[in-house]
Amino acid sequence: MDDLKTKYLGLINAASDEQALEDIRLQAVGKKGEVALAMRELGKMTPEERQTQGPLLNALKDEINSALAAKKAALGDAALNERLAAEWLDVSLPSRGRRMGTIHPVSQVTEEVSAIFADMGFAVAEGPQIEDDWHNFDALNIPPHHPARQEHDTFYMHRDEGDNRPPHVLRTHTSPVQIRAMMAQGAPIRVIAPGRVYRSDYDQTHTPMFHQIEGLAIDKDISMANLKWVLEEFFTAFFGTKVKTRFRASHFPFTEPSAEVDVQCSFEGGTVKVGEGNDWLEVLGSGMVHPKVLKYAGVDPSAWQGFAFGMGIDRIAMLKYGIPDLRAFFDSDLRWLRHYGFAALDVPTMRGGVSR
Ligand code: 2U9
Repeated sequence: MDDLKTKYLGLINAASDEQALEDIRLQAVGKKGEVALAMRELGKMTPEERQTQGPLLNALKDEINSALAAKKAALGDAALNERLAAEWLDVSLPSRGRRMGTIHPVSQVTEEVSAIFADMGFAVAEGPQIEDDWHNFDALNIPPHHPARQEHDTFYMHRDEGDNRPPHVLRTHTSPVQIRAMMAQGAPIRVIAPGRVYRSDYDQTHTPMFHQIEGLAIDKDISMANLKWVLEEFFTAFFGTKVKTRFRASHFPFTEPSAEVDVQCSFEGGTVKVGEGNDWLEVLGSGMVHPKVLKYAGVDPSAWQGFAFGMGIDRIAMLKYGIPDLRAFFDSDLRWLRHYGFAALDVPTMRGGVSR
């Protein structure tokens, strides 16, 4: 028994991995192991011998099992220590710097314009970018064969063969948003509608998707004078300086009378500066909402009247922040976004107060 003990404790001590340990276990205390064989010998002994040898064999078996368990734990600890040493990393090292994203100029300017009009009592309204042709054209006094439908370079949605309903369109202006707002809440109403619009046009100064902001104010006695005050108030707040305006008579199907609005600017030194100089730059279309448009939107034109205006967000963003190329707005070029983008915490503010 002493031999067995010496042999197996020695083997267990020398085992280098769990598999070797398992082989030793089977050989020593397994069903056909040496201790089991010795147990079988007990049958051949006298009862007295058995009484001394039996407990001794059981004690030997327990001792070997304990040694196996202890060695197994020690091997596990060693393996873990080896991994810990190999996979060590210094969590106190400073992390690699990650750059923050920026607010796109279109988003920034949309916020700025919305904040200025919010101060004048205008709510922000939104609507679908895929419109039916009634909301995009008919309700705005642009009937089916009106030349303005062609001028708008409309993107038409697909209709199945044999489906003769007029196709839906990608809205060509945000005006249908105001039609929906009037239909939902009636008059009086004061809303602005910023958002994406689509026209099939692509060159230096046109992209097939661009952004507009339109405004609408309907009440009992709103006139062109109110329109002029609101727009001048807006330009002054937006460009951060007093801006002279020039209203030129124009024509739109949805307004009568209509006016295109220029802002005072200078082109000196190859850059455009709004609010100084003796030149003019067209930035906006406007007018008194056509009575037919009010009627289509469920507002009684004999009781209510008001003004509407529309401008390109991308264009006024270029003007305010000196961004030269419209098409770069939509290229998703990271260098451009970092250069012209705004820090996330910049609140809408006037020129000079905005940090890049
Ligand atoms: C309703 C009634 C009338 C919105 C208006 C313009 C004139 C206009 C252009 C400016 C530059 C579009 O982005 S642009 O190409 N817009 O000239 N928009 S009046 O008139 C409305 C809108 C809604 C119910």
